[in-house]
Amino acid sequence: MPTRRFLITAALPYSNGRLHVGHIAGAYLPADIYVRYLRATGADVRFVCGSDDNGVAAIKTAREQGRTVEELTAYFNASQRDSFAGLGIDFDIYGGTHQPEYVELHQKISQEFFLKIHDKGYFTKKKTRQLYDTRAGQFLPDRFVKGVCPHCGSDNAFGDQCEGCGKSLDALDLVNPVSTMTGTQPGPRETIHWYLRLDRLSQRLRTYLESKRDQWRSTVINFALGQIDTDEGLPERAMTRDLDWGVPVPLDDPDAKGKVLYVWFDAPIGYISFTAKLCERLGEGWEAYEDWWKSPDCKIVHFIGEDNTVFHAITFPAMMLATHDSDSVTGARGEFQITDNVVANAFLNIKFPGQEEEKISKSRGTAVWIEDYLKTLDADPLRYYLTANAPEAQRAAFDFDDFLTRNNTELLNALGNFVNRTMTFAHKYFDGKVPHAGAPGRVDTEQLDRRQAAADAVAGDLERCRFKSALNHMMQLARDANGYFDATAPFRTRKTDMDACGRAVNVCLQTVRTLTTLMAPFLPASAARCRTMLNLDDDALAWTSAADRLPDGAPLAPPQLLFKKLDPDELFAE
Ligand code: B3M
Ligand code: ZN
Repeated sequence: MPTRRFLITAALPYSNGRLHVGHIAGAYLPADIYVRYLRATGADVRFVCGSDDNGVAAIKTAREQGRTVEELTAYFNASQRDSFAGLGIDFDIYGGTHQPEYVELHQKISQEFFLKIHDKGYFTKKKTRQLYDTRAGQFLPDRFVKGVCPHCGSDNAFGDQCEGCGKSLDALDLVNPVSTMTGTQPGPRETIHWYLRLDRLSQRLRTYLESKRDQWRSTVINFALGQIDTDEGLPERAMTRDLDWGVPVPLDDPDAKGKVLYVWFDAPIGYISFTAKLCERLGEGWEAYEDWWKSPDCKIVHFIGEDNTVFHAITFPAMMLATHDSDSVTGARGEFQITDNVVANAFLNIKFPGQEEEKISKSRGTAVWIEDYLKTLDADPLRYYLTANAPEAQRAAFDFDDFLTRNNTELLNALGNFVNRTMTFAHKYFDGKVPHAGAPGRVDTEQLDRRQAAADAVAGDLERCRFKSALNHMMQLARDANGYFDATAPFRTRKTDMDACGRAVNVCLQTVRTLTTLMAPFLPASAARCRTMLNLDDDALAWTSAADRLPDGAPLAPPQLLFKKLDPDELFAE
């Protein structure tokens, strides 16, 4: 089989704040699990992320905090990078669309992208009216204006997208718009912008989306097709803005002066420009990004939060299609390849002990910040909880009581305890070596067979991005193994039948060996500890070796505890 190739992206966080558990559960953790799994199957993978520094989000926060945008975005780019690293979310590159090391290549590739679409005739230059704030003396694109959504009536709609229904918007269609800068009511004023002809791309886009019906999560595909299947079809959307922070519009046209690309135009190109930077760093030359982005044998998969769906399932694919010479719906060799999958999770709410479930909110301080979490707790319990309780099909909540219970019962009692009692037993009664397997009986064979079955079940789910169910299959193997341990009772047979005792401990060790491979995508630090205890090398984590046998007599390293009991008093004091 030829090596599978994947380019995996996780949404570029705005570099205007810290990361909380909702971000992690939404996009980054599932992406990291997927990448770790794919690598274990031998796939060639590049995992790309970085900060989204351009656009109104950063300008606005910088103003509020009295810092320059450069300062602000550099600060949060670094803080977010640390949070990801602390959680074991292991990107191959963490760039930033306006960070010193990345900005030049990012602007170049974004501008070339824009020009290509321009040459293909998929932009119309239009004199339009945009909301203008006379007190601030500037236009109000995107998050600079808030109002009521013309589609769903939510009062949580910004100039480019409604947070209620997720649709993309034109600021002029907002009902009762208010400037988020001065609180005044803005009025329309004339300006010129470049509009992407989404209307002319709808047909190809629809054909592409139709082909994804059985592969994508239903929430994502239904939303995307719903955007196209309306009476009006897709409207043209402005891809330029009257701002002075971003990627300058690369046209030799006096009307383009002082304008930048729309942040949702350049941000997804960040995936491409960071890939290019990575190729450069690896000594392949930056142009080698084409090998990942323009090659039909590489699959591009985006991991995002649900509010980003319209931009990843409609706008970005449309941008790619607009660069094509062919009328292929996925891209011919040498053209940008359209995304193979867009994996979106819903939002995560939060539930503090004794309180109602509520939305995570920066302003109300109702969040669990990764920085704070990592001060006292390990990454794996959070990775476990956010996967076991992932908002894959609908919203879920980070519930403190549930986090604690799951840590202490599932992680500690089921998984940790099984590994620990097996290792302790082998050390205490078998001299720290794998005891002789002997002749297995029916229960032994059953337990041994569960290992390959679990590896297949976990893989089957992970291939389809069903992380929650995959984790459950891994945990089921641990639960069954505990049942096996109790049933064969080596703690009793060690006094009566040392052969039977050795056989049971052997089977348990074989199961720990399999669990090591299966837990690695979800709980990398714990898997590393198991690997050390079993004296396994790196290759042993290959998925095809998951059910390999530890040979009789193989030496084991001293047991280490995988998980800690969490104490509610300590946790809730935080
Ligand atoms: N910056 C939006 C967000 O954090 C965003 C994603 C960009 S991905 C290209 O919601
Ligand atoms: Zn709406």
